[in-house]
Amino acid sequence: MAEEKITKAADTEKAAKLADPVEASMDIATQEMIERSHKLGIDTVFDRAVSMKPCNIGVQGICCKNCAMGPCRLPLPKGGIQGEDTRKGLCGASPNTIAARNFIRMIAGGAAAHSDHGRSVAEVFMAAARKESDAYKIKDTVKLLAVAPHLGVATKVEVDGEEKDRDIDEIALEVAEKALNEWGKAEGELLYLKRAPEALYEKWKKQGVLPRNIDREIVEIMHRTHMGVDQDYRNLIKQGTRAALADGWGGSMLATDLQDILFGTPSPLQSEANLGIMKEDHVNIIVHGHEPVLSEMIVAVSQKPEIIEYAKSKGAKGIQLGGICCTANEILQRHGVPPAGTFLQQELVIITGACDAMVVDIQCVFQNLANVAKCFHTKLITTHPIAKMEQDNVIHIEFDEHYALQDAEKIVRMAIDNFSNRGTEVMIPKYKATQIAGFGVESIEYHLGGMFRGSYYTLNDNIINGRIRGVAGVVGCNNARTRHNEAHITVVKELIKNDVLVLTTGCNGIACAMEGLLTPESAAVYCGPGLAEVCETVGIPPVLHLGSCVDNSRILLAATEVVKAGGLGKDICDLPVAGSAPEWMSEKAISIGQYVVASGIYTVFGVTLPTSGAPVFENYITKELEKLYGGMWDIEPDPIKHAHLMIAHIDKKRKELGIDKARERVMMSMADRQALGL
Ligand code: SF4
Ligand code: MSK
Repeated sequence: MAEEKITKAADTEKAAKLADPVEASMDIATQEMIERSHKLGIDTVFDRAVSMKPCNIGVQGICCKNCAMGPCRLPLPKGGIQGEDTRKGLCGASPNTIAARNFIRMIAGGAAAHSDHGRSVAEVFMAAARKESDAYKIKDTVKLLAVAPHLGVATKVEVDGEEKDRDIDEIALEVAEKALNEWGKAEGELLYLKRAPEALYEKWKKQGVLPRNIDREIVEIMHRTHMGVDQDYRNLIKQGTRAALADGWGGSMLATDLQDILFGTPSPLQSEANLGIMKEDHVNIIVHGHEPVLSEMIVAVSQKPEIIEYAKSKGAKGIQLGGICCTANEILQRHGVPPAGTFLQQELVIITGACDAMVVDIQCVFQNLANVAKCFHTKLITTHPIAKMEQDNVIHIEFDEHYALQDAEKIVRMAIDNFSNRGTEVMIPKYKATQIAGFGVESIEYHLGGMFRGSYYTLNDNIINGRIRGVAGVVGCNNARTRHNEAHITVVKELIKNDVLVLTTGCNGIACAMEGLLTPESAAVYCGPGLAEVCETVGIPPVLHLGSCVDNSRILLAATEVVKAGGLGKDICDLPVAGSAPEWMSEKAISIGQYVVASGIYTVFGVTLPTSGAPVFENYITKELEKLYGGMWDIEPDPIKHAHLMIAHIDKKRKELGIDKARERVMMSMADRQALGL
């Protein structure tokens, strides 16, 4: 049966060009599976990237299809712009207007995706607070008490003139109400904005970009970019900034906080990564997408003794859970469930022939999974009302938080029942790597606190004395237009070689794990002497995995803690830090980039940015934004140059802080470094 289907797929793809596995990915497991896909005649994203080239005008950001008089395409003239730029659409829209409109529509898409994820979590949180669900409970009361004041919720109450602890259930309910209100309140501004350093908050206020509520800022982008509304790229990006801040310091931050309260705040744990985590003699269930609300239940159900017994009764030795993308990161951080791969490996998981069920929720899910699943026994299960697939082999089991455990059990049993349907076409690559994941604002505080545990003082101390040259957030997707994982790994290795501590999230985190960079031992192999010394002393990896895409909010809060600990300026833009997304592809990455830039961080994107066809707008976001927010965009596809742009920025900030001399001594000798202890 499987062979018959595979031949059919091969026939339909006869004309398509095939990817060279080694050119397509630096990862051997991935190369093996691409090769296997060719043998089986199944096309993957790697092949489609070879046979379909991107549109040259779209890539430059200068195609407008915002009304039916278009699409209007404004290619750059051959030889570049000489004199005045006279390009315009039918309505007269300039390349800057078109590129800026497209850019902030990407921000709207990204902010909506993160924030709607946050809203779903907030709704589940409300169900838990109201005790409407057996499955969800308030797990981390310490985090609840830490978050409550930021939402204006009191944690103490006065009884007979005495201050007493307020009832936890009452606090949870008020937190749920206040949190949900952030999406649509009629007045005021987002409550979390005040968590930023005061100087940054005042900067946003001065620039008039304090988001009012999350939904409104996204809606306003859609209005302003409608035909014939906002026609000034500066005013357009201002609204883009509001919506992006509503994502980073709103929807994403709420998602992270509420998930921590419901499912537990991550702390360091050991796991593995890559396709080799799948087991031939186990039922393999792969979760994929972004929201952890259902996958948390799948973890719980698959650990139940009676379910493990059920799997054994069907001939399996047990159940192996794994993940792709950020659902993987969520259950990795809290339970140590290993990721099977990054975004670009999603089809390959099924091509192993050993995936008994793939359970998808929202975002970053390829529709082609359904076509690949048709060639195998894999049950492909969609679970979210807003994310279905048209193909008839896809099963939809709609997740309801009120029956979460029942829904999860139905899915796990379906996977177990499917174990015996595996064909002979099974091939799991042997490659996997060990990783330590599960870091967060709290655990960085603990691990880098040293004798001052519970503060960021020692991290700052190590930055000031130059052992740690600076801190970089390296995050984001894979992009099939570049070699899988190569830019991620090259950028990160170059940074840690130059004593830059890396904080990672998203698919960069998975890529680093696959390369073995998320282990304390990797410090001795890859780091410069200063960072290696810190990692060896404290026992941490030089690359700290902070979780999923919404967990980029943890990077904002970690930077805020560094400012608070003192000695490195008064604002995030004063810090020797930089951001990077070497292989970005999603609209969410553009939203993240904009909120990181508007929070004062110099941010380099790899691949390309859809702004190159509008040089004035591109200049505005890569240079002028620094004057407003202290951070700006940059674009560099070459990963070594990319890393050195970040290092140069870090050095510039060290110089401005007057700590560049300490760093020079660190580079000179070990004795000098030791003499520097503050
Ligand atoms: Fe063309 Fe203007 Fe319509 Fe865009 S809004 S498609 S530039 S006419
Ligand atoms: S999953 S958004 S490919 S990081 Fe968050 Fe990976 Fe990018 Fe999706």
